[in-house]
Amino acid sequence: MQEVFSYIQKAVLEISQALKFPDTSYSQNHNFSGDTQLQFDVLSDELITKVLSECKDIKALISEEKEEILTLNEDAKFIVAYDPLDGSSLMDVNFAIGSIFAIYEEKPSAKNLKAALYSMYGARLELVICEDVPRLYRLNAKNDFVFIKELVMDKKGKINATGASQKFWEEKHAKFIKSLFDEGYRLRYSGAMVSDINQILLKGGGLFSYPATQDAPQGKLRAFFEVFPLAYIIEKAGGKTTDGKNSSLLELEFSAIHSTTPCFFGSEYEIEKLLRAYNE
Ligand code: AHM
Ligand code: MG
Repeated sequence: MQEVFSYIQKAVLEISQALKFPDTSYSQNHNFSGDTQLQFDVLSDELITKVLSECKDIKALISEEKEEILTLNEDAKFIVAYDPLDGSSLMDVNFAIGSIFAIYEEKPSAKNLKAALYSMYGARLELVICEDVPRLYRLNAKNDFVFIKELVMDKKGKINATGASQKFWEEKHAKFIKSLFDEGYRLRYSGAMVSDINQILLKGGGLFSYPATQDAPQGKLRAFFEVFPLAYIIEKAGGKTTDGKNSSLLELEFSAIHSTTPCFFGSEYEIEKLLRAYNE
């Protein structure tokens, strides 16, 4: 596993260096989810594929930017699923974006998740690596990732990061979100899930939601390389997750690699309140 981590570190360092002088234009292509790909979406996918292909412990790669699973080493143990550049539509405004990685053993399934990582390309490069507990690392001037601290969620937060177009929210969702604002929660939403979840983790708590909507009844965010890895990290930090019905996003099973799901990540207080509001 440490071997896989070190190749991921190498890949995110290359992406962060390439982000200093990027091509921010769109390509002619769409990915499997129908998003128009930026040149940099394609480049970051290629960079990760190139670096991880050198790792003998990786059986296969699943990417937001690839339609099919890419087999690397038939007899190896780990499948790495990744979103090469989450929040890439914010590249033009120079907001913080990141890469998300899930490491599955043998088969891509939440119950086989052994570790999750994400990088933050902000004013500085940071990386969260989570097996048993999420650990934050920061790149130093010698290009080494230095351990900063373990990330732990409080029982209740102050931030409300509310995704999707409000026009298409269900009434129960709109009512629930308003009830948090009425309690004093503050709106924090950048449009990059990885940044918004990172803020919730670093500030100790709060809610990130991407609900089912009239235009996307199965939600927008993708299970294998966005939802599962970030749910794994939030839960290992002591937070909770749900799809609005179950007691953890990690209970969900999907067969299609680009499946999406409504998803909620937060501290215990917000997720329990959401489950009551959704199911009363
Ligand atoms: P991406 O992987 O193509 O960047 O898309 C996923 C992003 C998430 O990072 C973010 O939370 C969401 O899409 C924003 O969508 P919306 O503008 O509908 O709230
Ligand atoms: Mg994404």
